[in-house]
Amino acid sequence: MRGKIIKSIAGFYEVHTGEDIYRCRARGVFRALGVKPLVGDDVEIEVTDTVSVPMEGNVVRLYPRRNELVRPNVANVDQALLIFAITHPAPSYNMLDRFLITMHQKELPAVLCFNKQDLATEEEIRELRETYESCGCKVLFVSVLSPETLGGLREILRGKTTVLTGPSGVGKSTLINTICPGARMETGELSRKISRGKNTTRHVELLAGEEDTYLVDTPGFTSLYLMNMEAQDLRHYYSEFDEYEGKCRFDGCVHLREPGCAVRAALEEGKISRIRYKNYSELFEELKNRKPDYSSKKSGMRSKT
Ligand SMILES: Nc1nc2c(ncn2[C@@H]2O[C@H](COP(=O)(O)OP(=O)(O)O)[C@@H](O)[C@H]2O)c(=O)[nH]1
Ligand SMILES: [Mg+2]
Ligand SMILES: [Zn+2]
Repeated sequence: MRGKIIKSIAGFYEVHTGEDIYRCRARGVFRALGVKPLVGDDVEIEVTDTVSVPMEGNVVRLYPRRNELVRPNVANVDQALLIFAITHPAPSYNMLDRFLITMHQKELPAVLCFNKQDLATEEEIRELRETYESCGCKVLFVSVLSPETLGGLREILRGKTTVLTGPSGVGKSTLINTICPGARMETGELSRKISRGKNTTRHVELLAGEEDTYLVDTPGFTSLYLMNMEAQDLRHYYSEFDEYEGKCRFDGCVHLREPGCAVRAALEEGKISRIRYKNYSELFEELKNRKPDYSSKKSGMRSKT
């Protein structure tokens, strides 16, 4: 039977087969081959016990991995979803850009979802939409308290494994509970009280929704480093600069203080978002001032060939 590893605890793997969950051990052959099954792996299991609770089996085969995220350590991730509130709390644009750049580096499609549409003004929504659609990302506005606003998001998540991240208080747990009803995440003030008292190092877990839909809640994913990048390459991650590339007076213009800069001219004309440009210049400074040995691989992606 085919399934997906959704959790790994103390040598056991929980395998979700669409209908049931089996507690499995991996066959010794994997250890002999030096392969360790990973959360997110698609596997073949052989069922050994359907009477006990949970039912039991053995992982007998691993299907090829499409990719592997290092932190969180999950295989076969299709996309990353950043969830922010439009307001309460207001978005951190700096974190938003880090997220987009990091996903671009990992070659993981990024989706931005702004929640709490019910609390926002038309003007706030319009500004966010213009800013982030012009940089070429998928942008959704929802209110997770109103199921009728969630159609587009459900469609994007359906049949995929999505890592979900965002700051506290934006509605992540509420969203997970809606998409994956079995998850029963604590929401609101209560969840903050619980997480404060708890050791925050948690096991990675896939939460199952309908039809091969899985979510990975990754609170630690929000502290994103910009890895393996030179400051002068940052501009290539701002796709709204692309049409001005080569039009500045100086070759290799980084669009900051150089005279005759086409990007800055576009900024003055309102063709480039001030929010995005401000983040660009801040991140540029950060990269430029970074010590050369600060090239942490902590949230990198290993590609499997
Ligand atoms: N007005 C409004 N409140 C929301 C919405 N989504 C979540 N909330 C509230 O925001 C608070 C934080 O939600 P929670 O899911 O715990 O956020 P998390 O910290 O990101 O997991 C809770 O009190 C929710 O009821 C929404 O769409 N609109
Ligand atoms: Mg939460
Ligand atoms: Zn320039």
